[in-house]
Amino acid sequence: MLWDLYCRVIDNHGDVGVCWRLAAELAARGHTARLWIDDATALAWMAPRGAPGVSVHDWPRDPLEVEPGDVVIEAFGCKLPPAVVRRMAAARPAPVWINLEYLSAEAYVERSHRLPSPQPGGQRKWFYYPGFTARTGGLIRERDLAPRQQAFDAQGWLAGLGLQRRDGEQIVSLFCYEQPALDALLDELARRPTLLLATFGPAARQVRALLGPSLARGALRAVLLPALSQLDYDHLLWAGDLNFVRGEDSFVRAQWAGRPFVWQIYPQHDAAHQAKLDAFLDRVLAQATPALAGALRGSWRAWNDPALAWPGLPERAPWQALAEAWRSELAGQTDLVTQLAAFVAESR
Ligand code: TRH
Repeated sequence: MLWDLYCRVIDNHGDVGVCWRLAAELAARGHTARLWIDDATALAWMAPRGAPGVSVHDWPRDPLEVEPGDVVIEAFGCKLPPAVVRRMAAARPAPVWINLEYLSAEAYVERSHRLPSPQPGGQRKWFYYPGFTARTGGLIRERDLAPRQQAFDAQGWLAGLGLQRRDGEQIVSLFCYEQPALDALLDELARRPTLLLATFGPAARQVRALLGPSLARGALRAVLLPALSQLDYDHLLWAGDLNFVRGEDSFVRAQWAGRPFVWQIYPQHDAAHQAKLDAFLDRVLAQATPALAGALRGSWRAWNDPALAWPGLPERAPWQALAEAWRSELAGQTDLVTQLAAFVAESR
């Protein structure tokens, strides 16, 4: 089928990151995807080679001469151009209109997933919620993800970046927003041999400011990375022993990496993000021991609330076991693209 994905880039990279990943996986499964986006700049580094079956288009201007696809995905409630909605109303058969929502572990997601919303002109818009349970739309998981992970050679990949893990070094990746707890974290990591890989943008800038030109502190050394492709960002997470992620897409990718990770949630003005953070913690810690649950909750909360002192990281071995158990629990669920394609097929 032909899928139209509409994406408005608000700020940061998650909107385009999720839409690109979805478009590429739809195409990998034999569909054709058109990504309509108002600012495609990030794709230059995120997906430098594009993807077969995916075409990228500027946000459409009136009048729109293109027939809508079989499916129109309005990503994150981005509001489709009126000309597109008019063309959809006139198209026969009517395209399946889906509003793909932001990811959350909160309970409302299961109640809201797959609800129809009547639109002017007799069209229906379906609300589609990604999620962490079988009663949600699931998570994007590429069909070739597991084999690629098995085949991954971390040492070789690091060597490609001119890097080599030294004896006994832990590798930590850092992707964050403005992060007041970073200095305290660097103090903690500096107590044992650590190679810190700071991603481009706020992470690299803050690490450089805190460590100075030596990019070292105690037993810690830092490397400031260039912008990586989405594929290589996954490789960074797979090479890491501990990953700091943010937003939505890297948060999911850290879960597929099966490694301990700390999430900096996208800050919202009314602290709504606290509820989102706690909802996820409740799910991921459901099987954890009280000791691990307490320590992990403490560090995640402090990583997301400047009023809290950095309590230190949980013990690594039980945390690693939890990360692997969580990954296999999620991998047992039907992935988002499989569910979405089935939903569209039954809605047409
Ligand atoms: O950049 P983000 O903070 O995006 C955010 C969130 O998506 C949030 O939910 C949304 O409301 C806000 O944007 C508008 O974090 P996220 O979601 O991890 O997206 C980053 C993308 O960039 C992800 O696909 C990974 C990719 N990436 C690379 O491809 N290369 C890199 O070097 C790095 C650091 C990231």
